[in-house]
This record gives sequence, structure tokens and C-alpha cells, in this order.
Amino acid sequence: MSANGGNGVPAHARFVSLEGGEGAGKTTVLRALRAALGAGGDEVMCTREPGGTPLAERIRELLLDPGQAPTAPQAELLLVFAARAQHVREVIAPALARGAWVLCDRFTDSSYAYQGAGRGLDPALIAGLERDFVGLRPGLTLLLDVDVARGRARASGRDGAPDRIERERDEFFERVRAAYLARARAEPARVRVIDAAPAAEVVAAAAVAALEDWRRGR
Ligand code: Z5A
Repeated sequence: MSANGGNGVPAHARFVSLEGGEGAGKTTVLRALRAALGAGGDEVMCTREPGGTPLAERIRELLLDPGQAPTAPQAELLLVFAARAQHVREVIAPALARGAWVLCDRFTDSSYAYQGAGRGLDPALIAGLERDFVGLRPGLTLLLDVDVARGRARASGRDGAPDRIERERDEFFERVRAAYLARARAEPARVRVIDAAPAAEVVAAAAVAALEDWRRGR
């Protein structure tokens, strides 16, 4: 474990998360980060939230199912943390313990952004769940930042109907984006902002450069 992050929850030096709003382009960036981390022969375990274990993937289906609307924000928060509690114990902590890199598509920052700022739940409540049920945070979080209109336009170009959260209004996603940027300002050493507006390859290269800077302690 490395130094404690905000909220007194310890950060792990081999734990990297990727965050951002809809259509930020996490998929291409994850591929590039995985290649960069694995270049020296280290094991790289890629996973995602909500999900990453059979139980957590079932919770993900429930959370994103448009048929489950309306869902109480409190229920949504407890579901994402139920998934995370299982994910950490079954997958993330064991991988870190055997010396692997863990690269996670979303982690607790998403809960502060979506359930905190998006749904209006008290961040202190989220901090308590993070401390008591998770107990771990990434050493590095790369935040892919893109304006809401551009991100939503990209996401709407994909196949398939929008999920329950994607059906939210622009105002919801504006609050999510503002919360992410506020977290980056509050924890600049851990949360590094990547401009996700340019072409996918440019964004991926910037993310890899930020990863290398962090590994060199810059
Ligand atoms: N959630 C939550 O509420 N609380 C929590 O604690 C957690 C999660 C952990 C599922 O996450 C939902 O769970 C998410 C937050 C909530 N809801 N929302 N909205 P997810 O990560 O699976 O879902 P997502 O954020 O909606 O994924 P996404 O829209 O697919 O974003 P992405 O992975 O960053 O985008 P992408 O698939 O890489 O790219 C989307 C499209 O844009 C695709 O067609 C690309 O070809 C295109 N794209 C990507 N990058 C570019 C660039 N640079 N230029 C042009 N086009 C691009």
C-alpha cells in the first residue's frame, strides 16, 4: 500500500482506474494502458465496475436495466457498493496481493460523481461506505474529460438502446462532470485529467504519457 489518499482510505501503487462520463472513450484508452503496463512482462488484470465478478455482473444488469426505473438513489448507491465489496474481495485484492497491476474501468470516484453529484446523495455517506466496505483506492486515476454534448453524441452512435442511467438528462451528466473535475482539483497527484475531445489515438497517447509520468513520480 502507498500513502493514504483522501478520506483516510489507502491507495495501492499498482491499482489504476479510468473514469469519465458517457462516451469519453474509455475502451480505446484501456487497451493502450494495458499494453503499456504489460510491456515489461508484468501481469495486468483488467476489470470493470459495476461488475468484475459473477455477483457484481448480475448487480450491473439490475442497475442498468431501464425496466428498473425509477430506482431510489439510496438503493442505487447500496447496489454499486454491494458490487464493489464483492469485486474488491474476490478479484482486486487477490490480484494486487500476487503483484499484478489492476486496471479498472471505473471505481469509487464514479459513485461520488453519479450517486453523489448526479443523484444528490451526501458525499459523507459515500465516504463512510468507501472506508468501511471498500478500504482501498487507486494510486492513479485517469479522468477522461469531454463536454457532455460531445460525449453523449458519441455514445448515441453505438448500437443498442440507452440503459437506465444513459436515459438521464444533460443536467445530470453536467453535475457528474463537475464532480469529477472537482475531485481532480482536490487530489491532483492521484487524479489526472486527460482531454478526451481529440481523436481516440491522441487521447490514448495522452493517457499513456500521464501513466508514465506518474510511474516516474512526476
Ligand atoms: N456507475 C455508477 O453510477 N456508479 C458507480 O459507482 C459505477 C458506475 C462504478 C456503466 O458504466 C454505468 O454505471 C455508467 C456509470 C454507472 N453510466 N453511465 N452513463 P460504463 O462505464 O459501462 O458505461 P458508460 O460510461 O456509459 O460507457 P461508455 O459510454 O461506453 O463510455 P466509454 O467506455 O468511455 O466510451 P467508449 O465505449 O470507449 O466509446 C463510446 C463511443 O464513442 C464508441 O462508439 C467509440 O468509438 C466512440 N469514441 C470513443 N472515443 C472517441 C474519440 N476520441 N473520438 C470520437 N469517437 C470516440
